[in-house]
Amino acid sequence: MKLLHTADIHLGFKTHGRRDPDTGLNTRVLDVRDSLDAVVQRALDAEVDAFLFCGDAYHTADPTPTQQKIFVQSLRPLADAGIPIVLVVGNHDHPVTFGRASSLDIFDHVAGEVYCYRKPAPNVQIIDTASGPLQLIPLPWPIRSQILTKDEYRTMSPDELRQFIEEHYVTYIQRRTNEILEGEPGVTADGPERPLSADVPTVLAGHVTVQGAALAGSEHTTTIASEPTFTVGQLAVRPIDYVALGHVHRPQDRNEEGHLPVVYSGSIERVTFNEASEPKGFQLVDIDSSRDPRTHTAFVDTPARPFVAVEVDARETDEPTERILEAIQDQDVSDAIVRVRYRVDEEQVAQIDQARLREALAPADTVAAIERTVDPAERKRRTVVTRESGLEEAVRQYVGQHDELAGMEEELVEAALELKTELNAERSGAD
Ligand SMILES: [Mn+2]
Repeated sequence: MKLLHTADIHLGFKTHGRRDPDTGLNTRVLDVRDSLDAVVQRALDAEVDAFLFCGDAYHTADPTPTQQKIFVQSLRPLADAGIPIVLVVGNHDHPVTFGRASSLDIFDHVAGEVYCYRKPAPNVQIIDTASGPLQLIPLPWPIRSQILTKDEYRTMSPDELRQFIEEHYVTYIQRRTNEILEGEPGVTADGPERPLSADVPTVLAGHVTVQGAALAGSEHTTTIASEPTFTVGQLAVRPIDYVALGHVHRPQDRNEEGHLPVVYSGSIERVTFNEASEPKGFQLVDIDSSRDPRTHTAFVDTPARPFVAVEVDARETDEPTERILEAIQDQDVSDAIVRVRYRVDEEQVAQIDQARLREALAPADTVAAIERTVDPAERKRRTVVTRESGLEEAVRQYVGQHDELAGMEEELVEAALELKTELNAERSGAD
């Protein structure tokens, strides 16, 4: 049985994006759409038996109608080809306000075989595929209101709540795997119940945190620290053949030594320059009960937009512009999102030919920034943050002048840029 496993699409982030004049949409939203289309095309080409999406379709819990339309239209060819689509709701897909529908509920209106899981299922799910049944244990992002009543969780401390959810999920996985081992009836979407079997391909598809997972460059350890966390052993329970995960954006198999892959497919596009060197893609999975090991996986790259960061120290040269141009030419900036940082002495500033730098960057998709660090002739003199400074430059100058912020520079810059993009988008009404 062949499966495609993907997650963390995050449609709607606009960091380093700009308005595309042809469509009026943000260029980063278009990039995400192109990568998602490539994922879907590969699923069609490989004739997979099911498409597993493990959460975080959108960047926020209130995606715009345009974003929802893009997501549905991108997945529609799968539905048209009769490939079952499994959607597991992620933390970004949950509405902030209690009682509102999840942003993935739009799929209730899509014709085709779409199975959307907002909470753990009371039984093992049987998905009918072209290669026979797939046994599915869905493990969406734990929402306390889905698991506990308000009275129950109101009296718990955050630590107790986290522990309760962890225990609840671990018990849930054990019960579902026991159903399979004991051959109890499984539940199909509309068909009759059928006995479960350890010989049938079985997948746990979840949006959770696994202990020790390595984060992508754009993710922060602080946000993940307070979340319910699971060990590989708690998820990799036989007779499960494959654990398909979303949430962490760096692709990785947490169980490389075992024969039961516990895999984060990772996100399909980069968000910040901290991810410049990280691969982006998805997983093609093949489960064959007659083989040992039963599960084979292959990571496939998406055509994610390249990020190129050029850093150059031009202080010790008579021709600083040439030195910077060489550094740009050393890298492939074609169709990339590019940032150039160069360092010069104060007396070199007038020598820099900005027009030639721009010209060298013309093949880029987006020039995110050209940043100059000037070593003052008179040491220790403080640069002044002026209204004319670009936002990023201003934040960096500010951080440089405040020792207590050292080490947070990248995070502050990203946060500031994200705010700026959101503000611009709101002002222009662009999507
Ligand atoms: Mn995510």
